[in-house]
Amino acid sequence: MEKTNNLKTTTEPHTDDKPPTETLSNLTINTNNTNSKLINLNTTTASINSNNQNKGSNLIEIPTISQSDPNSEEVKEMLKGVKEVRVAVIGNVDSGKSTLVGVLTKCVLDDGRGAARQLIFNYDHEKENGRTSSIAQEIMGFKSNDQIEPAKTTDKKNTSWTKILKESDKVISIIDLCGHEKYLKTTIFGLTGLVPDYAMIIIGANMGVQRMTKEHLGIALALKIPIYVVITKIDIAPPDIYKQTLEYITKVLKSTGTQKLPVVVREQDDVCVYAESILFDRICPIFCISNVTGEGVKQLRNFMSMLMSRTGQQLNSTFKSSSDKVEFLMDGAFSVKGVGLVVSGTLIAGKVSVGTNLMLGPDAKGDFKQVAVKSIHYKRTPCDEIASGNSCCFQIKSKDNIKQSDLRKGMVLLDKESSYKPVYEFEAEVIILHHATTIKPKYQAVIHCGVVRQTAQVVSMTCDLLRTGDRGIVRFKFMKAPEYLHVGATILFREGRTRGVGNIKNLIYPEKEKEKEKGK
Ligand SMILES: Nc1nc2c(ncn2[C@@H]2O[C@H](COP(=O)(O)OP(=O)(O)OP(=O)(O)O)[C@@H](O)[C@H]2O)c(=O)[nH]1
Ligand SMILES: [Mg+2]
Repeated sequence: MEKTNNLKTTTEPHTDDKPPTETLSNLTINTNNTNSKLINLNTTTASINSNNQNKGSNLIEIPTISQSDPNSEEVKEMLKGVKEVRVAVIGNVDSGKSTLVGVLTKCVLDDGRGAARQLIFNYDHEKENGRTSSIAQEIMGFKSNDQIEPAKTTDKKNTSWTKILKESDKVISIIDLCGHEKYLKTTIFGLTGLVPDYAMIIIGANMGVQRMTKEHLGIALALKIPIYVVITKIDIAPPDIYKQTLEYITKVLKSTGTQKLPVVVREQDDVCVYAESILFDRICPIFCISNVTGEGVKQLRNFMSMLMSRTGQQLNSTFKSSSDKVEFLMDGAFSVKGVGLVVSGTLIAGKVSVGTNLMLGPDAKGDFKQVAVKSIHYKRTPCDEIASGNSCCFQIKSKDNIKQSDLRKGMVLLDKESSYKPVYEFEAEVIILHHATTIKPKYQAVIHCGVVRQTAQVVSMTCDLLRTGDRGIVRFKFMKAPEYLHVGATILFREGRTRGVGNIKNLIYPEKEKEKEKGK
């Protein structure tokens, strides 16, 4: 069944003159943590793929652990000090995100009626209605900047990823996110919890910059994720509409809130320069492509092959070195038949080997429990060690008989010596980007911070009220469970169309507060 938004129809580009997220660039923000329930899977991968009717859930990846695979020398070599590059794909519904992911990773062209996206969807219902409602991941592998093509587009991820991994000296993980507003919390989770190095903003040449385009752009900017723009559907956009789209996005990127220097990439341009400059200065390349004719796709591929890991360049403060104590942000949990509990996520500090003992938590009471790592999969390929900077899956076992139903979003795996204490309350310096109602004590909003996503209430503020553009120090309290947070981490919060961004300044420990009171 084809999507209701017909490809052949063109619409006027959005011409609302407001730049996105007016004051974002003024905040000092470090990317970090977000929170809610992890998806439970009690079935095998095959049955998940065919049966699970994911209702806009946050399932990230469906790992199939093959216990018999040998740990290949190529993979060991590949993983030596290598950091994957993670690119999140964002933009309005129907702009061609999933299609482009299919075109880039499967090395095929689209038919303009949804063929390429079918190759990357997680669920049958997504295949039927064409709309992404879960986070899908695919990989592009490169050897000396030449892409390693998958043998067959229909190969299962386990087969194609292992092949790509073995033949590549560089891997880009592409994180396909949802465009529909209904799934915005999943998209925010993808941007905060999966710690992308870059965000690729997709705009349909015929549809222009829409409200969700700006919303996604604003979130990427708030998280200080370097961005680049891809304008799709240049094959069907009427020339005047295409021109308006280009002019408008250029204006948005140059606006005071965004402060980028947009550059439309031409065929003869050296994309190497752009790949470096988006890391170090304000340049924002704009690629104009067609997923159907392939125009412009080669330039985009070349550019992507040159993108560097921000972790590798020590440009992402979320990550620590592999000699630091282990911190693993969990973004998914699965119960795999015959294997047991498997968790997926990103290792932001330390090194984990098969057999390493780690602490899993915080649970709803704030406790951590010891688990042992039984096996590690990097891009569906078994390996015996993984270092900070990479996303992977761990098969875990515990004496406490932890089940996937005991897991919740916001959980992490920490070094077994860790004495981290999760918190209910924290103070953050916030700026209100848009408000529908006034923000005052007792106001509630969903806080996103890395893999944490939970409703919190305003306990107190340094001012009486906060309105659009206002800044203040706000003390929040989580409603359900204490969370794993850090001073310096970026928080995003939203409630309906009210939204704000902030930076954690202080974690509140009630015992310490009581001691302080006594000392007075
Ligand atoms: N003609 C033409 N059609 C395209 C192009 N890119 C994508 N399409 C079509 O546009 C439609 C929407 O593409 P999707 O990839 O599903 O869009 P999306 O951004 O992932 O949408 P959501 O997941 O719902 O947010 C599909 O029917 C594609 O075949 C293009 O460059 N040219
Ligand atoms: Mg999609």
